[in-house]
Amino acid sequence: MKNILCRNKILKEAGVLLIAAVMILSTGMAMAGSRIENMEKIFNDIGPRSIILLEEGFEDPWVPDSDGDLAPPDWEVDIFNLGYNWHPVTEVGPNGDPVYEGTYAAQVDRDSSDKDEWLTTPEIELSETMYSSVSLNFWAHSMTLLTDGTVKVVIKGDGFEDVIWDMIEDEVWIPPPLEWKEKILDLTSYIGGTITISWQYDGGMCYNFALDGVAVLGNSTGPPPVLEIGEIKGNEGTLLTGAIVSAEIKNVGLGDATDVEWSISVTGNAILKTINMTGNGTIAELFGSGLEIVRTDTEPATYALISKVDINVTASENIYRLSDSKNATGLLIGWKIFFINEV
Ligand SMILES: [Ca+2]
Ligand SMILES: [Ca+2]
Repeated sequence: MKNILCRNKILKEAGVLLIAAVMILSTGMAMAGSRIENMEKIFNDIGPRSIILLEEGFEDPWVPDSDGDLAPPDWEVDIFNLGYNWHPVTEVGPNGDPVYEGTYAAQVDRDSSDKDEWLTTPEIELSETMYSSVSLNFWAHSMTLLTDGTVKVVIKGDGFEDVIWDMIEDEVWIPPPLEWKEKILDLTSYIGGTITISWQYDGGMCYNFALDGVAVLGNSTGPPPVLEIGEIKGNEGTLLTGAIVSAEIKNVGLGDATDVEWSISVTGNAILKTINMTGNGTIAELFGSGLEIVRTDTEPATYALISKVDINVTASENIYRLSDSKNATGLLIGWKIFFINEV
């Protein structure tokens, strides 16, 4: 009799658990469904996003390339004559015009020698599954009034070498004024392969050719990630550790995010001490609908303090150029932070 009662109780409890499980599961599924619908809506609203596959403004010091020529880091310079070759400049052209952006551009100066000067990007992988279209954008300061030489854009890959632009045949570049002009070239036909892009100064007397603002952009075939700062908490500290602030870094999109840089700063003025807690780092991979909790370094000396604190949390990534930040205030008492309010 006791066993039967016991069994009934177990069955009853199992039934309750089962119903609860079904309820939780169905709620979860409904939530997941609506979330995916929401994300699809967001994706449809913003459309496919441009992914920056390569960006170069020539701002970093040039370093020896694979065979010792000075080149932008990870790029190649190849010199086939003894005249002027590719080098960084702070002003461009014969009149000393400003660079397109930042402090430096890359330039070949004009002279009468028969030049064959190459400036080549690192290898760029154009994955079929990632991109629906790819473009090369760059700014150049030159013109082709002197017609002994030209500059070409050359795409090299496994078994091919294509000239996809020749300045001397592009009528936009013939007449003065000598000024910065943008060129956009379609690289979509190279999707599925790995390429390098070269600017070849070919021939004798042309104008100075300066290059800046280079970008290779891929349009993603999939939905993008979406970064969001979630809950900020200050309740993890102990007497031994001192105060700690944690924050949720969320990817509420469906696409994965990589190399998400985050930072937390907590500042305040206690009677005897300035509060200055910081934390920062990089999350190598934050999957779609994923979340990671990040924390400040601790400040043991804060255990005896009372202070209003200002909290700032940031997160960003460079492929889709996403970022989010959140400010909050709180009250640090001993080793805990209470009353955290987003502002
Ligand atoms: Ca620049
Ligand atoms: Ca070289």
